[in-house]
Amino acid sequence: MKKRIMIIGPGQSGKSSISNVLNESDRPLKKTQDVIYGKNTIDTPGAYIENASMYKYLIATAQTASCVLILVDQSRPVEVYPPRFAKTFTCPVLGVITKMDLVPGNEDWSRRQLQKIGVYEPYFLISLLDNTGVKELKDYLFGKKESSEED
Ligand SMILES: Nc1nc2c(ncn2[C@@H]2O[C@H](COP(=O)(O)OP(=O)(O)O)[C@@H](O)[C@H]2O)c(=O)[nH]1
Ligand SMILES: [Mg+2]
Repeated sequence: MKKRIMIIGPGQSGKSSISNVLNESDRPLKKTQDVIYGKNTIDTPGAYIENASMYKYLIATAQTASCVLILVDQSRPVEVYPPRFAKTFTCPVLGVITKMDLVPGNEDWSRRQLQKIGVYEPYFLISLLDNTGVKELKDYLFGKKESSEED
């Protein structure tokens, strides 16, 4: 089975927008309670990380993922992840700081969050408004993916 990139983050953090970029699709950004399998991605509901009772669904879904993107919304400094949450996954975990355009040049809080969650650097700082960091993220993900199994 083809392995996909799983995307985790609270509601409105930019999960579906990043999924669209990684899938080169323009699927509408509807709020959904469902896991959405795209060409390259697994877009998960914000509720799964906002409710501790739902972490198990993230962990189960990650079993089929090539890696996990953990999103921290630069425009909304709210702690949503438990400490060391990244350690629950067996696949690689990447830290992505989203919406850099809204609060530019002050990502210290977001970096500290990712450190607490247990995600290692390098972190990807992106804005989909002006495409900052998008090429770096795609190169990193798809450079790696080429060598993995296809379906
Ligand atoms: N300013 C800005 N807005 C963004 C960015 N990425 C996503 N958004 C907006 O943030 C809102 C939530 O995005 P969405 O992808 O639906 O988040 P999700 O709930 O995590 O799937 C939408 O209105 C997007 O257009 C970004 O990089 N910069
Ligand atoms: Mg969404």
